[in-house]
Amino acid sequence: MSGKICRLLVLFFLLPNIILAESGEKLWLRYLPLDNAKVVDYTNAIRSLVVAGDDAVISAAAEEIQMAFNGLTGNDLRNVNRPGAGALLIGTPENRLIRDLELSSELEKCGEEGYIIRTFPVRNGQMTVIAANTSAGVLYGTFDLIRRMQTGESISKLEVNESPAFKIRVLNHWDNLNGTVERGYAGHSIWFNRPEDWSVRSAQYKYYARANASVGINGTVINNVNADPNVLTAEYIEKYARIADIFRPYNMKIYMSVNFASPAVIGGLENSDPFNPAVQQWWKDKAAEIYQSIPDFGGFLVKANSEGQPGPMDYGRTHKDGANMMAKALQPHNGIVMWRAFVYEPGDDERSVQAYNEFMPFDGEFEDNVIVQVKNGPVDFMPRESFSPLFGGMQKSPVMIEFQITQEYLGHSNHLAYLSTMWKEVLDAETFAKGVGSSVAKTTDGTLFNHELTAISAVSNIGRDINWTGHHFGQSNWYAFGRLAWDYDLLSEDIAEEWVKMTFVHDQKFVEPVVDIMMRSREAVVNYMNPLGLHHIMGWDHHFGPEPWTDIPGAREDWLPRYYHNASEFGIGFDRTTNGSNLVSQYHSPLNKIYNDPLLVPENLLLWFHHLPWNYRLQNGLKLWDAMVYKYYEGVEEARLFQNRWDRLEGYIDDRRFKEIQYKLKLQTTEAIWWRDACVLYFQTYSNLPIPAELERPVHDLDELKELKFDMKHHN
Ligand code: BDP
Repeated sequence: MSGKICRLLVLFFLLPNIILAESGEKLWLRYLPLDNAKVVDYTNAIRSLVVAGDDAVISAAAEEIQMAFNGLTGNDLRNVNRPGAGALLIGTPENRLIRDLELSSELEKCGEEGYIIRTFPVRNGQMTVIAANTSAGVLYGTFDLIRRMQTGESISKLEVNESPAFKIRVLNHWDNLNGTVERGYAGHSIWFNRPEDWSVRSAQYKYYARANASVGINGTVINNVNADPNVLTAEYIEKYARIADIFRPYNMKIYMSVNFASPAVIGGLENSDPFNPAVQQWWKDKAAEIYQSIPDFGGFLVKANSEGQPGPMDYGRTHKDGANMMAKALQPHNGIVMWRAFVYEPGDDERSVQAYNEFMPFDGEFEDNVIVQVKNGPVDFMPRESFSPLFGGMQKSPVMIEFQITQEYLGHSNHLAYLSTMWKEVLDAETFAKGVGSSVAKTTDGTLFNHELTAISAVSNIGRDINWTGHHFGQSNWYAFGRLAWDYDLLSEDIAEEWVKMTFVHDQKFVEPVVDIMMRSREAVVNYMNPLGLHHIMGWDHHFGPEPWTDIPGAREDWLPRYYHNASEFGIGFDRTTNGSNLVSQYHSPLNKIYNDPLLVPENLLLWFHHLPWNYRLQNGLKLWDAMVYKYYEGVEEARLFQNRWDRLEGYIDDRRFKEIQYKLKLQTTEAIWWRDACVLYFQTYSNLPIPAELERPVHDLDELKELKFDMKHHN
């Protein structure tokens, strides 16, 4: 064979890999060509586009469908003025073409951001219509249609009615003005302290806005809740305004985390006391200044009197006083205040009961544009907690949930943990606030307590890594949050399947095992880190590796793992019963009784609510010690299974992403074994009981693990 032919052959075999190598930067909006049968179906249904409207949002929708259709089918949609066979008509009743369809009674049910998609018979065929009351609805409807094509669904007979469960659906970035990201594991901030030109950044912000709009996220708080007062200076307001301009066509509002002490720190006032008229005026002026540059600014997110942040209590005032003062400043501009209830101070009360104790007295006393933002659990973002009793507890003031997408306590961006299952567990949890049927979701979406203002948020996992989220599967959590914020009745499995098809390939031989891995992944992490309701066993500062032994003389007791697992020769677990910290009493009946009784409490929250002896018998007949050890081992077996399964999927997707994920899954198994061995060996020093004989022996010894520094800051 001549050298030339040889080189050509080598090129030929390399080519597919070169072409297909993907970085993950396109997220789930790849718009790559579909197989021929689908292309034929879709071009039969749609060949031209009629845009009934001309504002920036409808134009963004039109641009998106053009781009998607071209990418997916290889054909352009012809822009035409009149609907007919093969047309896709998008618009609002402001336009006669939509009014003529007489959809008003159906549109009424869509609300502000919902939409309908319909197939209408017309002469010589049929046309497809996306109609909504606002152009925002049209945009969301357009992304719905695109998703159907991306996942290979039929679009020839559509009858879709959609409206979002929550009015405000926001991401919270914990990005600092110096470009670092608190609890971020995907590189530096995409917002602050960036060296690149605006053209590069703005292109990325547009992509970000499209991705969010594609799942219905309509707002974002781009700076850390531990807020730098300087974010309120003219320099940053100007930066926010430029970003807001890019978001606007995608119906995304920008919000800001603010520091309660700003009037004193950057305003030169004597104090930041909410009762000081000069302070009140300062916030009013500041709000007016912001709205001057950003007319659709969303509002403020505030972390006050929490973990050292300033707040109204510094002046003997209350959360209510602080929140209402800011709310009044924003009212003339229709802005809102998201006031966080993540509070805990050293004192007599145990941490899990504090938020409820601190906020319940103000139920019903907040201004109408205040919403209380509550983490899903009463302590922090543990792999599993009971839901916060403020859901269903606070009834007169609106409450919103805060989830965490970034995996602060779930293996950072090293571990695959699909979190939709966790969020559904919380959203679906029964609070019994108004009897059966009072799920956490319903206590926050306005249905149960009739609130106008409804919202949901989650702490983002996005950074400057090429694939946005560090771990390719981290993208699935961003995606799933948006989908659930729109419709919490969706099944985690279906969301996973959509995402896998859009992000990778349609081949069921790939999709099925991957969805299965995703569906099992969160429980696997719970098992090798914190089974049976254990929590806070990680290193106290980095929150990454296992450190059940950590004991720092002089450190706050409730920062240390030993305080939470409370292991001793007598047993393990945190007593939150009526004999203990009494968290149980903050729940409605019958949950208070169920949680109070070790025989009734769900097994996965056993040690969250109870301190029990090592030889306590579980319902399944196992001794507590054995049950716990089995769980740790089960977690590791699951991680191994994920790794083996993935290894067998080589060739289905591009090599680059395949190998990057393969590497992470290997790391996950290694780290799962650390967790298992560290916890089992350490707790064994108290239980004095053997590891069941049929289980493999620990790979590490305890001293070696204690020496290992689990501080994984270099993953940052
Ligand atoms: C904790 C995080 C800390 C955050 C805090 C919060 O470790 O970095 O600032 O939550 O939510 O879990 O305010």
